[in-house]
Amino acid sequence: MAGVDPATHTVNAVQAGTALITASYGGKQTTHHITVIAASDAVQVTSTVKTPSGVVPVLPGVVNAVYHNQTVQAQVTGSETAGLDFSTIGTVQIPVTLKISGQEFSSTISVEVVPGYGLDEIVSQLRSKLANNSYPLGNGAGNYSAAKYADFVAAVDQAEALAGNAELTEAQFNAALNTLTEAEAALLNSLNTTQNGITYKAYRDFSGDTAGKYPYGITAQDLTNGATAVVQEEAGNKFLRLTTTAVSGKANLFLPYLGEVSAAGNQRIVIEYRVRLNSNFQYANGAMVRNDSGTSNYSMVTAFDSGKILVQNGGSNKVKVRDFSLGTWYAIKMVANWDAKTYSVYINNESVPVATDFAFRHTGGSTLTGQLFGVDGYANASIDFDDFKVRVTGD
Ligand SMILES: [Ca+2]
Repeated sequence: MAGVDPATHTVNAVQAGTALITASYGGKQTTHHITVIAASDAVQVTSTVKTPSGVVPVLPGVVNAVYHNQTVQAQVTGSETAGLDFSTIGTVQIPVTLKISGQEFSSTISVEVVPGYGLDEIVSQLRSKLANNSYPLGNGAGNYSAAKYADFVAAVDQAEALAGNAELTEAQFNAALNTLTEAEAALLNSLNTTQNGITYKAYRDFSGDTAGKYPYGITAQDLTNGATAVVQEEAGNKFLRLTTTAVSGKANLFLPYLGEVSAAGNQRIVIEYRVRLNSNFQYANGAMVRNDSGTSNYSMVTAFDSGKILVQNGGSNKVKVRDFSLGTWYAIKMVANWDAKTYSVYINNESVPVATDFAFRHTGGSTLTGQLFGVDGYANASIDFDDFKVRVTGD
């Protein structure tokens, strides 16, 4: 049993048996059961375990131990790792239950926490990215190579195996990181932008996407108060749905353009998308086409306001060009004359534009960088987007 020294507040083993120690401080009380065993009955585990920093170790099923001055093999039948910190370099004692010749003993296994270089954290972030994002795969424009995606997943698998290896050296860590970086770069570079002889500056029809996930490659500018951006499938067509909840929220995404998007002389910049509003809310951004002179600088704007399709003419004049109906898809085409800083807008590929040579909202910049679309702070919004196509035409 155990005795407490009132002067030093230390607990001393007196004789084999169990003792219940009650301690109180500042009105709070705690109790500890202490088992005192004869020194000759102690089991000392001699096997050591290593774990990379941040990784909870997997204990072996059998360890070497010393019992009654004999080297024995002990089965590990239980362990308690809850509450232990494996993120600091050093040694951690894990309480374990051992079985030797059918008899159970309490002991500890010494775990050496060695540098893990944070590979586990990197792998966990990549895993969550892979799980939550839809990577459009396939051969058509807007898709990444399925083979490059498989290579990237294999690199993550390989890194995960290494992350749990306590013998990982810094050189191996650097090599793993390099492989991951190269595999992801190869995936990104595999984005196909050409279809039927046309090279696009942006293209996404969601055909290669996975329903239920966030569209990889489109940036989330604002997703607030439970707003979502999720690929949906309906009658074989996949598209993107943005929603906000009953609490007013933002669901604004940014589709980045590739390379230089400007035009000279007879060239025109053609920006197309399809859109469908599903619920009644006041205002939606259809396409706010940003130039490189500042993230708030938009050259062209099409939008939806209280049942009307809007096209912006100059700095502040938003012109209502047509009514729209809920639950109906509309194809919007914006055709820009970069030199004149004007644009015309067509609905549903009609030959007559609904806006002719409207002035840019912002005339600065040397290239267009992408388009912002979605919901800017309204409740119960639901809006769908599909068939984003951006290209420069003419000679
Ligand atoms: Ca589609």
